[in-house]
Amino acid sequence: MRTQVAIIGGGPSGLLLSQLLNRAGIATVVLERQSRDYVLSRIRAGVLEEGLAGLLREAGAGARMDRDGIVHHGCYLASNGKKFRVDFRAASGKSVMVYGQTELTKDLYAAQDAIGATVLHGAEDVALHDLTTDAPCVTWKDQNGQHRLECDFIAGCDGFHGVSRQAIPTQIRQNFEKVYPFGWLGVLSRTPPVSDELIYAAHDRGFALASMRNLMLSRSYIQVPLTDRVEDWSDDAFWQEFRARMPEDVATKLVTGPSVEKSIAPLRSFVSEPMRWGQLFLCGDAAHIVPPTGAKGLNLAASDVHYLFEGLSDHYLRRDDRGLERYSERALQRIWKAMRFSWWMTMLLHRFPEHDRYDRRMQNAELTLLQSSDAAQRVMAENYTGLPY
Ligand code: RFL
Ligand code: PHB
Repeated sequence: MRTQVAIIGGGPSGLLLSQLLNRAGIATVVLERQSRDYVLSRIRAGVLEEGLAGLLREAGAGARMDRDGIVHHGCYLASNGKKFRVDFRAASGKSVMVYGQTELTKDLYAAQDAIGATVLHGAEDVALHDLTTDAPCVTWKDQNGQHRLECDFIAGCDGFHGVSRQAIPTQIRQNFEKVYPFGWLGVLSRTPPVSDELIYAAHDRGFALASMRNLMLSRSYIQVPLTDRVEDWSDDAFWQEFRARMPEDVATKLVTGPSVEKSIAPLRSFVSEPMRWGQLFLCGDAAHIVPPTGAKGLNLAASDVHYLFEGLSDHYLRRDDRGLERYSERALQRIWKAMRFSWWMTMLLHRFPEHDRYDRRMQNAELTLLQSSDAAQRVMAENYTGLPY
């Protein structure tokens, strides 16, 4: 088998890249280890920057997002029971779109189907070969046997646990990592959201976030120790803890219900440099992870896709390789800014076991500054709604 761009991973990065390339007349094959149903059962991000929303439209997959997504012009921050609002539109002129990653992925699969793109599921033992030659290839096996795909380029869109990053020699690859001493326990429930906008709540008992997917589907999170297991948390125990961490006027309005999904995600900041090795280009979680506090994971994957799509289309349509040569550097510049913002929001709002009275006062001072300073709100709003590509 032969294609122009082999894409490892059929998550949002791989599908978006494949969709944009196909529409530009560039052939792709997507290799995904899991089934489509499995990919669509993962509950992850929920906040899209304008850049990602624009890319989805450009890919011809934005209609349902534009119909069902909810535009948010601000969010609330709360500290021990008192909340204040940051008005994104007033502070930065921009807004965000609340639309679940699951729905976005579903839309991309439908768009790929509609144009007859090749997405192969159940690809096991994917291996990348001859990356520093101009004839790289990918091998894998599935229920029908062993396969080989020859190509010009490989896009490694296979997430944090994928194989693509590992194909870069260890003496070339530099990892930067920070692991936080807690995770987020998330619950999806068929209940009306407790607030019209997201609430990020710092509390002595730990952080909590009230988010949503639509007007009858809520996504709620609480900070938990890394030693906790999902089985330790009944729905009742979750709601009791969530309610305790929300400001009182919010807590009294909270409508609870059975969890549709419940999972714990550990928090981590991670970057692997460089993002290119020969004909291999890493994209999204394959190259970097941010803690979810700034809602940046999916959005960073989208900016990588944008830079890589530009580089590949310049290569094929204009015989210009400058975009590909600059890919890693351009993507990393934006990634480190989002790393900083996600780290900052995480440090500001969570309880850390090692924090003393001084550290807690510092968090409060920073929240007070944010509440009272237009300049501080502007910095937050610009970063939260998304820095330019
Ligand atoms: P994905 O979504 O992980 O997709 C990678 C795909 O590659 C497949 N794969 C392979 N395929 C073939 N061969 C292999 N060897 C393979 N290994 C893996 C996988 O099955 C998968 O389908 O990466 P992508 O496309 O870069 O997209 C990135 C986003 O998914 C990610 O940044 C966000 O979801 C991060 N994230 C969150 N971001 C937010 O902005 N807000 C959130 O609330 C939020 N919650 C989360 C998250 C990530 C989580 N993970 C990864 C543990 C919650 C969780 C649990
Ligand atoms: C979500 O809705 O899942 C969500 C929203 C904002 C975040 C993280 C997660 O910062």
